Amino acid sequence: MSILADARGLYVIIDPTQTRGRDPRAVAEAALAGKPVALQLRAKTMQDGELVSLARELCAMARRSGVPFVLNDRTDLAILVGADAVHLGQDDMTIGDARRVIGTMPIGISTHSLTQAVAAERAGADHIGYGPIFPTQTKRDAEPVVGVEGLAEVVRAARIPVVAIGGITELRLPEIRATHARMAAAIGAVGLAADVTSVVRAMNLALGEDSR
Ligand code: 3NM
Repeated sequence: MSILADARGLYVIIDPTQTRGRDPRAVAEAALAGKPVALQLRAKTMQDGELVSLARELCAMARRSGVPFVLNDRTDLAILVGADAVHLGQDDMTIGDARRVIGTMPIGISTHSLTQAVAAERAGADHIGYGPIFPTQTKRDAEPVVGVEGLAEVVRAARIPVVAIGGITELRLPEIRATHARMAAAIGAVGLAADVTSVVRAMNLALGEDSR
């Protein structure tokens, strides 16, 4: 069962290069105060030693807040730090191979077309990311924009939870909501915000979650 089964709201991704120079721990703590549906660490260029200690700290913070912690890319370190899920891309190991490594730990998969979304669900993904919905500056090698129409199609087709991603800001959320997507993920809109907690609260509200 997905950690996001009945979730509705904002999925926060912490990228240490997208924090306006602030410590990612401080940004994560501020984001958790806004009660997101999940907290992911995505640190593509960090060396293992630093990554393990940062992931451990974020995992502990998320647990104290009752928020699931997801580690991007690294099945090995997800097990090591006791993450609640791992998130993989299209170029990472297959879901079948990931299962051999992590057993029943939930797996999220990034998808960029209806075909990929359907294939990920069939292969046993617990939830999927779908995007980029809008142009994004954050992912350098981002795939072509899929748009809100593409999102609506995937939301209709998928039985597993769908997390919209790519260029999502508070102003875009009414369009996202109109597709019946229950979750959206953001890196820049959160990490680059002056008041991180307020943005997370506001984005949760806009997706229909009451933020306590
Ligand atoms: N994955 P921002 S788009 C990490 O399309 C990522 O799968 C994408 O950053 C995908 O919220 C993206 O700042 C970047 O646009 C999201």
